Amino acid sequence: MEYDFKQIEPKWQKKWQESGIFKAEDFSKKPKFYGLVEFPYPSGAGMHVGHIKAYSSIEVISRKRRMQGYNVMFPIGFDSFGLPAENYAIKTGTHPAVITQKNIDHFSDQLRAVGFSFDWDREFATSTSDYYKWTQWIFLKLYEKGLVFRANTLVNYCPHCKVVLSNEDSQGGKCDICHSDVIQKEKSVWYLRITDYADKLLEGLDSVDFPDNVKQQEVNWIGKSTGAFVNFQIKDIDEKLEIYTTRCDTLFGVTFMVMAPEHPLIDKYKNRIANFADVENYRAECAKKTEFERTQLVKDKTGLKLDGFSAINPITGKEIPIFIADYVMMGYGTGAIMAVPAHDQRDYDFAKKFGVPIVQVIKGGDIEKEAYTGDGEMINSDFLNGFTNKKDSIERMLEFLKEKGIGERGVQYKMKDWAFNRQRYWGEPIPLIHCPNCGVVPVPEDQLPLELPDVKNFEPGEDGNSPLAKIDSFVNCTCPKCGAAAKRETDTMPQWAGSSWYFLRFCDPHNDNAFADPEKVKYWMPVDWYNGGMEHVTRHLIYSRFWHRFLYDQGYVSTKEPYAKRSYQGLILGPDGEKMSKSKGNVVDPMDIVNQYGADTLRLYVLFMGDYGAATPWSENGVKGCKRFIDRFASLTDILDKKPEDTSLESSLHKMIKKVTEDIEAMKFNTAIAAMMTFMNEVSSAGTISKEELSVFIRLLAPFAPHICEEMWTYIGGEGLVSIAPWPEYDEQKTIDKTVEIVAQINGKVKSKMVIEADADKDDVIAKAKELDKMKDAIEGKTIVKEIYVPKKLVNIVVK
Ligand code: ANZ
Ligand code: ZN
Repeated sequence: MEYDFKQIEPKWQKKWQESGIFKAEDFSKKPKFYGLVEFPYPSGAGMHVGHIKAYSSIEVISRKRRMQGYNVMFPIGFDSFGLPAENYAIKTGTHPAVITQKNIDHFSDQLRAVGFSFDWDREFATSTSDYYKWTQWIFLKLYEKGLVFRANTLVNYCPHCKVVLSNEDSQGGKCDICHSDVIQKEKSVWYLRITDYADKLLEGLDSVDFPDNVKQQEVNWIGKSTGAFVNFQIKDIDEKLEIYTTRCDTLFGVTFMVMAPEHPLIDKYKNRIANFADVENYRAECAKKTEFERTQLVKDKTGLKLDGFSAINPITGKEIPIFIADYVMMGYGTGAIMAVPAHDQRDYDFAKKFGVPIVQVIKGGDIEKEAYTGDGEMINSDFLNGFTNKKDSIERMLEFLKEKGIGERGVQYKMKDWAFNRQRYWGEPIPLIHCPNCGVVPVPEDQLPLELPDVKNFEPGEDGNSPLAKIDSFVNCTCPKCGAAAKRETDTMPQWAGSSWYFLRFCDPHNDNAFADPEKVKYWMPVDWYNGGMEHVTRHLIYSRFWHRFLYDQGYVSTKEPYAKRSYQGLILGPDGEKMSKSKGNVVDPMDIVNQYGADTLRLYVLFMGDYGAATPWSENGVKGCKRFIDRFASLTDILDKKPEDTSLESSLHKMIKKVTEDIEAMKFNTAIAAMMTFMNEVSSAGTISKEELSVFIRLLAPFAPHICEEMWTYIGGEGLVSIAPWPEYDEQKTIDKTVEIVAQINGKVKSKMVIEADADKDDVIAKAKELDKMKDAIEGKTIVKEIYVPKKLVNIVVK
């Protein structure tokens, strides 16, 4: 048979669609499997080979599960709100809804052409009002529970995109959307109180099967820190400066304090600060830096001593200077620190530059050269002198602070509350109303969805307002509580809102009365296996775990965690080994591969190209190799039952079943495919394959290259569709080799090889080895000192 992909691929795609075999059945008695991939943003560029790789893993696993008798849900939809469509609308004047629909159609066609086994009946797009109605509904539940608040603070702002960004959206000081530098800007924005869920997000990690590096990234992002809040009296003023420290044991070594330049106490006491003009200059300098630049461990610290404004070390009673410096951030702890130059490198660098004394309180290191951050005996520390264990010293100091009313135990998180609004058009309208009498009033549930109004001008305002602010008919409304003339909130939700609960909607995508029927949620959740990118670990993964846990706490969903298991794919690099990008001209279009080599080849190649989790360059030769393999596979029909009584393939066949079965579970797709290639070579040497053997081979390859496998299945008279044929079983006994090849050595040097019975006796093996021609020659005339047999590996004869 020939692998005539142009003809057979569309044919089988149509048959799958007509037969409905990929439809997930609610409440089926079969065991359920919910496989999930990160649904795409339907960009104008169409699919990327990265999408294909990301989806192919769960695709193969889902197909295997169906063959293993599971009721599988493998859904797809579109995460369709977002800036690119809006920016395109600004450029061309086409409505984002129109562009989005066009892109979704294009993506759908492409996904179908690759033959993914999605349950298309469950498809939806997050930008349609019957979906975002429920995004707004969940938002209102968060609001009801006090998890939505508004604050006027310094926010991450992208001057290019003209939007406020969350911390997750501005990692490394770069805008997630356009990669330009993010600036700090004072603005009143909506926040979701995700920090209230920090401990639950941490605790939840214990119960899920996520790769260690994924868990670690989340733990680091949440950044739980345990320490103490300590109050320092300001000299001559009835005011205390509160600091957060993880090292209260070093209090006797505090020789100065540092406040973030933006600290509000500075403004409160500007009349007491003699050099306030310098403060303002320094602040202007700092405003130019990104948070990333400020927190980097740079040796050359900048800062300014506040004149006429000092503090008292609460434990020594000594007066100490107060500085402002940009290495202290307003957004962490209290925005002020106690500086211990002897034991903190940042403080050390600062003290050296500004000539502040350094007092060592822990023995060790060389304080002349650098801060000593290790453990050791406490010195210069009064009641702590002689303590040698950090934990004990901290405990003792905490007791003391509490007793004297100076300070208290405290916890801090690196994660910040989630800045939850964008000043743009193409997003979910925030369902809140500003009433002059009642303040902020939520839109009543029965008025959802709050639909996006039609707009002609999508340009964001220079004033930092959303385009919605310009539409009077949207803005002006009456207060649902008191009936007064009121104004709607005009910001929209950030891109991540829709994807924070989409996996729940797949359980019941067409429900008008609830985000999903609780019974269906109970049946399908949790997601059994979720594959996606590492870049989402500290964004989407955190956000969606937060929303899901909130819904669990409110009794709306049945499991604490949404995803039982998570995995990730490595990037596909360009053929030149660089990240694929339009500007480098190294982008591979998956559709070109489908058209030239077939979808089965593409699917096989993205899983064969390397370790699934590793970044791997694209190779046209690799693609061709996969195509050749499928060609050879198709032509196995030529040697079907050529030598009917041949049984030499039995052990190889069982080994292959075992390998493919196990490797798919471990996401070692490349070695699973390699095992099938090895088997193919063995079949070629044997010159024959029986119908039963071919039936097994077809079923093993079917999840990877389903079109050709359906074709072959029909050819050999297989029952129904191979996509739901039973997965092959193996016999462990038959996977064990009866014979093995071992090497024969003289003094550790290989002289010859031989095949022996796997369970052969040591003496027999050695005797046989000594009879080999090359061994005989080497031994002749010498004395044998030692004879070694390493079972199933080697014989070594030591001679003199
Ligand atoms: C005194 C001290 C002595 C500190 C020492 C460290 C070592 P984590 O673990 O990340 O929570 N810090 C507190 N607030 C800060 C802010 N807003 N900006 C910059 N630095 C800040 O780190 C907590 C430590 O970071 C705190 O403990 C404080 O310095 C500093 F030998 O206090 B430490
Ligand atoms: Zn931007």
